Amino acid sequence: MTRRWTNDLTRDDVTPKGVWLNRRAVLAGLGAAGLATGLPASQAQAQALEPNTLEQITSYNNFYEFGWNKDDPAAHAGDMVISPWSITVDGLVDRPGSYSLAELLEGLSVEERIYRFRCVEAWSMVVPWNGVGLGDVLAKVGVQSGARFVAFETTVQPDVMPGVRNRIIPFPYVEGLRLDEAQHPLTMLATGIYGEPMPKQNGAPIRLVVPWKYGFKSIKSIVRITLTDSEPPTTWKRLNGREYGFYANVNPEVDHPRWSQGSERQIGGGLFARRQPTLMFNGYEEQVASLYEGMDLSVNY
Ligand SMILES: Nc1nc2c(c(=O)[nH]1)N[C@H]1C(S)=C(S)[C@@H](COP(=O)(O)O)O[C@H]1N2
Ligand SMILES: [Mo]
Repeated sequence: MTRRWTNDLTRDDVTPKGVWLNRRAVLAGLGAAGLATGLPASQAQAQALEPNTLEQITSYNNFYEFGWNKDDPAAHAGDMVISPWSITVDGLVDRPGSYSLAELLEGLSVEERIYRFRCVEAWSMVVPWNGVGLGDVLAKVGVQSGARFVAFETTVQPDVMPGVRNRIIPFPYVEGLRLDEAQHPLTMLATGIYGEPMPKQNGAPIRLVVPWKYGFKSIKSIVRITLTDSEPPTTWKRLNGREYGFYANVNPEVDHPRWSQGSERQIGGGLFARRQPTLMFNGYEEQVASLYEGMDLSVNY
């Protein structure tokens, strides 16, 4: 199992958890990322950011199954049942079936990746995720030649999910990626934050993380992964396709119909912190721009 170190962020020792994981591996990853992308070390360094605290990451959330307010997931997700957990893998795969979490992750090494996280609502965080490359999981189940997209589905537990009972959004929450996006080394299935199991409000026990796309693509608490030959329906496009597209790549040049995407508010930055400019593909342009060559990103938003 080869490790792919693709994150370009570093972190100081000053974290709520102290030194809890392989910090040297993270720093080594910085060099690898710089080499792989041809980024001079100085430029990679300039992009270094401090992760948000665990408290910030777990208290300001979007998880509409549990309500619309940012503190609803922290207040209500505690009753979500996450054990036992199984994930149905089906569609155009060689080894379909119902996998336990352990079975799905068996043989893969859990890595730390510090990624920028940018919500379409124009706020952002930096999160130290733990998880595996989605591409490695897909390789395990065997992607068939006709597959072009990957669809994902979140658990539905109406008894403990007040937002599901409201019926404003049709649940299950569904998302999808093009196969090449899903196989990109930056794309991960995350199982933890700060070296601890994924908090429920953040999508326990396993959720998607696609750091160059708006946060709504990073679907939580996944129970189904389906390989398909056509673009799968996605929750926000289905609700309002004019405002939310399938691609949802972070792009400061393409505004949301109701607000600018040119800048963002950093969670934890304080009341008077200046907004920071939003970066093309959320700062991952070197790594992912080639996926969209020849596409009009204002049409394929
Ligand atoms: N199942 C599910 N997944 C979801 C959401 C949701 O409401 N339900 N919200 C999305 C949105 S809009 C964002 S910004 C991120 C928030 O992730 P976080 O709470 O870990 O920061 O989760 C995404 N994944
Ligand atoms: Mo979001």
